[in-house]
Amino acid sequence: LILHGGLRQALGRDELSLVYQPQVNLRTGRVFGAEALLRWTPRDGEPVSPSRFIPVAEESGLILPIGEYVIHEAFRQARRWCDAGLPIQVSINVSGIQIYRSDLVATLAAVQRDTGVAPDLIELELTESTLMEDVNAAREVLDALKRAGYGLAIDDFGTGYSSLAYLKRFPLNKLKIDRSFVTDVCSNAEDRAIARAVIQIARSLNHRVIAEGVETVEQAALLRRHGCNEAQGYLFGRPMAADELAGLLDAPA
Ligand code: G
Ligand code: G
Ligand code: MN
Ligand code: NA
Repeated sequence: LILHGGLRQALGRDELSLVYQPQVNLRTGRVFGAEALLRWTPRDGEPVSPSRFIPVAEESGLILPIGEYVIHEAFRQARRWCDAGLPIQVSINVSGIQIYRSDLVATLAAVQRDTGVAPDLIELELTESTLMEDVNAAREVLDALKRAGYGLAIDDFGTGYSSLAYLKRFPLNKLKIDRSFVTDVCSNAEDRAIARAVIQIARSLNHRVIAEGVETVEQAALLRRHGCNEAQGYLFGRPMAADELAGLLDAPA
């Protein structure tokens, strides 16, 4: 309840911000994109983790105005990078509430018009469980987003309950291998088997595949050897301010 009260004021008080975590191509080592991650630092308190406040925002419906803030800010940042000659693809996390209880397609269209960002520079991340809540409704929204030119990724892949038969009906571009399978991918044969299976599924369906939570060169090398071309994780960079991320691109490899 305290969280909810604070969160309700967070937008007006300018307490929300986005940080960006680099996404790299495992073959070239180049940063090609960044995931936008929300941060909340109450004026008179400690930063609150999104894993704590996102659920509160979802239950209270506050995720709608907050989600709009995230979309606006991520597009504005994509615009700034573009203007600076850095065409970084920006991934935006989208909650189920935004899919089912708002007109996400119209929101994105308005922000896209305002900012002039090419839709192919924007990727939307949805979780498996979000898509499975109402497969038919989700598919309509995703079809419209796809037609508008956005990239569509499934976040936390492998942790939900989606059947492959449903998955193939969504116009996806990318699967994100959940961090829980990456952490012990070098030492745990089962996690390795799951990571390889996700890579195979992505390749069979002509989707890209990105591993989350890559922290060591050994994990990166193993994933690359098994056909995973993209990665995100502390090895390449923590979530950081937009300007810092731009600095990463300028730095010599
Ligand atoms: O940033 P961190 O690594 O602590 O993120 C924790 C969780 O919060 C992740 O599951 C992430 O997907 C979610 N999250 C972060 N930013 C956003 C956002 O802008 N919108 C939504 N819906 N979820 C977010
Ligand atoms: O759920 P989602 O994948 O959207 O959120 C990403 C979360 O994972 C964020 O909370 C981010 O801070 C965290 N994260 C990103 N890279 C790493 C990593 O290499 N190791 C760990 N432990 N967490 C990470
Ligand atoms: Mn994500
Ligand atoms: Na994830």
